[in-house]
Amino acid sequence: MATMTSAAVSVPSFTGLKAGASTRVAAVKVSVAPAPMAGIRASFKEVGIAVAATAASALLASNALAVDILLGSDDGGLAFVPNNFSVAAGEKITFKNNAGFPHNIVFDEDEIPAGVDASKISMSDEDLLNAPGETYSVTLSEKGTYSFYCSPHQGAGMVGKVTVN
Ligand SMILES: [Cu+2]
Repeated sequence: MATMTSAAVSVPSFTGLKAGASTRVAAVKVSVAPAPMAGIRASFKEVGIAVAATAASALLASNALAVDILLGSDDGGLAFVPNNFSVAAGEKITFKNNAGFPHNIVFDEDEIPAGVDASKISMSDEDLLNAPGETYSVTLSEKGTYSFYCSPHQGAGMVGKVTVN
């Protein structure tokens, strides 16, 4: 009786996984699986990649391959929210005025990947976002880490970092 019950439980949960119902469960299985055989490990990886690809196309379909960063926290703090994040190469990053403006976004020419022109991805020091909800968007195609800051509030700690994968 006990054996039948456990089989009855495991079959539907595996079916659910194959349907891509739970990407997080799949990711955990990949990292935890104590698979001594390369073949088994590879097949787990393939499952993980397939699930990730499904998730990515779902994001594309809903036009969510973009990230929004708030300028100023809800409680008025002078910060980028979040201030450390990752994007895919070519993903659109939109900075949006939230509180404590004026703000701007300036990439640090010494802390961006070699060959990237900071002036082409930054607002100018004098250019400021003054109105609520005003935005500045940028797309980074070169992989690596980029540091940026808000020039009026850099001294107050309004700095951030983005990793382009
Ligand atoms: Cu600012």
